Amino acid sequence: MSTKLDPMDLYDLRSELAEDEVMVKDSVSRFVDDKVIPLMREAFEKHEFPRHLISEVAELGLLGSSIEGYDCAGLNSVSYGLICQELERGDSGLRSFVSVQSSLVMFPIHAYGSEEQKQRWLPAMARGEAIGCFGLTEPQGGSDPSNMKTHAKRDGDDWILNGSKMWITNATIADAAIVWAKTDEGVKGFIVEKDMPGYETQEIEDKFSLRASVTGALFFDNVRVPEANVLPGVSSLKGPLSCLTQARYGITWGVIGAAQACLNEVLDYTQDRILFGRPLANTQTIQIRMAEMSRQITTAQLLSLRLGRIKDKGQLSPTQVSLAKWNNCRAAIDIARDARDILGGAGISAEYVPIRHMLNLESVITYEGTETVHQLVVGKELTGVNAF
Ligand code: TGC
Ligand code: FAD
Repeated sequence: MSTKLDPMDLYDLRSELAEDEVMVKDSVSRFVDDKVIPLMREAFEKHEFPRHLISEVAELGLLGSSIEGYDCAGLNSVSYGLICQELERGDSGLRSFVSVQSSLVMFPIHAYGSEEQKQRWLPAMARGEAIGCFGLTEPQGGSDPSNMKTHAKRDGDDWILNGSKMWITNATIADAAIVWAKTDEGVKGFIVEKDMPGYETQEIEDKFSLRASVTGALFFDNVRVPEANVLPGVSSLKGPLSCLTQARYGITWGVIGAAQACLNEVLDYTQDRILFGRPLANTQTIQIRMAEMSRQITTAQLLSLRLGRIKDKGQLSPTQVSLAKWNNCRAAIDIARDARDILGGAGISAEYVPIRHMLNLESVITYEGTETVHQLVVGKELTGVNAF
């Protein structure tokens, strides 16, 4: 019997997975190895989201995968996490696309939408024929969405929407935007369709991070939105914040994939890099640094798997998600930066994956709540004091 452990899974968490979870992981893993990794370097360099992958991820059932019915796969939370992990092993941009479509657009339509809204959007979104985006952040400060300026007023059977949103994933390619706005009746979610008069989008160019993802701004100038496009099931900030809990959960898994890709790269590289007459892998400090990466990855895997099991039992608290988003993003970005350094000068070349993951993770540690936001959520839980 071999005693060799899998360097990407030192605690053999694979053996904790159910058969269908293993199948999901392996099929997405094959897809990422065959179809995603070979093109992500170029996509990142060209600042282009590889849109042809949308139909392929849809065919694999990865869009809205946690939703039951409406042509969605109805997978459990651990499977959704594994999907995020494998996709982000390829690139955070592709995982972002799937997170936004699934957790930030399809989730609120499913959780808070009318039956007509669900029938209209969910099957089309699951097939990748309709793309969504999620507009919460505004230019004056994303960490504090309660200070949003975007607002809507009733006008007969319609609403008139004004304001703007900033840093929105999928902004310019979306057929529908879930836009959160203040109203006299609380914060409401509006399904704004791409050709509604007064609605415009603009791509944010020249990003140094998440270059294989579309990011943009949304502008609303007296956009007339019919009541049929308002999510009836929620009228408070809890609506958008509950969507964030879904997406943040997926991110805790996703960043493990990015970290694994970086560790894998340095494990290979240091075997062949001969310095001072011996492979770099044979030096103590390099081994310690790679062992540290493995420690961080293993800890992150344990947190996310536990979180997924709690989520599947319906007992998840947002604070638990905050702790894992903070821990796992911090671990992944530290691993990517250290992997970049272990590669020396080669580490700044796109030929190796760490610099791309490192740059992507600068966004991932910021969006869906910055590290500080998540630390303060945990602090509030412990002390009962809101220190924001
Ligand atoms: P607070 O008073 O604490 O809460 C208001 C109501 O919401 C409830 N709640 C949550 N519910 C579900 N999930 C969560 N995570 C929740 N957080 C709070 C809360 O219980 C309360 O309910 P109720 O019934 O009592 O009214 O709200 P606050 O305004 O003090 O906010 C607290 C804070 C700072 C944690 C929150 O504003 C926050 O999370 N800020 C960060 C914003 C953020 O993460 N934005 C992300 C935008 S989307 C994005 O980045 C997409 S990137 C996608 C990609 O490409 O992958
Ligand atoms: P700010 O809120 O201005 O924060 C600036 C700094 O202040 C941070 O370091 C923060 O931690 C710190 N800070 C804030 N509050 C406190 C405090 N109380 N105490 C101490 N420090 C504090 N948003 C969407 O709505 N939809 C999307 O699809 C989306 N996609 C994104 C894609 C990318 C690539 C990026 C970069 C962002 C995206 N965002 C999206 C926006 C993202 O959620 C915000 O950038 C994030 O919430 C932080 O908001 P901000 O950029 O305005 O920073």
